[in-house]
Amino acid sequence: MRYMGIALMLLAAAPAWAGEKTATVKVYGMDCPSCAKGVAGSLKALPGVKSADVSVEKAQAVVVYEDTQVTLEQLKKRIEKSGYTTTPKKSD
Ligand SMILES: [Cu+2]
Repeated sequence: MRYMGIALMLLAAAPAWAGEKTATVKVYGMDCPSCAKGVAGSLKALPGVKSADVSVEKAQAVVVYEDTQVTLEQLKKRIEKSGYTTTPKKSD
């Protein structure tokens, strides 16, 4: 199976106040709950990130962030800096 493009979903669920977005970003390479904790922690350390809910089982992070302060691209870069990938690795 081959995935093209970016495996992420953008949910524009921001009724509370303008600029708040929820993004679901794939995170590959996590294998235990402490991986997820690490990813969540480094995401939450970014300015503008309100919450980060990371699941090893789903291989994804659900991030609520203020899009005037941080971009989705920065979130993904942060995840990759932590040693994980946001796009599937090519396998056979
Ligand atoms: Cu781990």
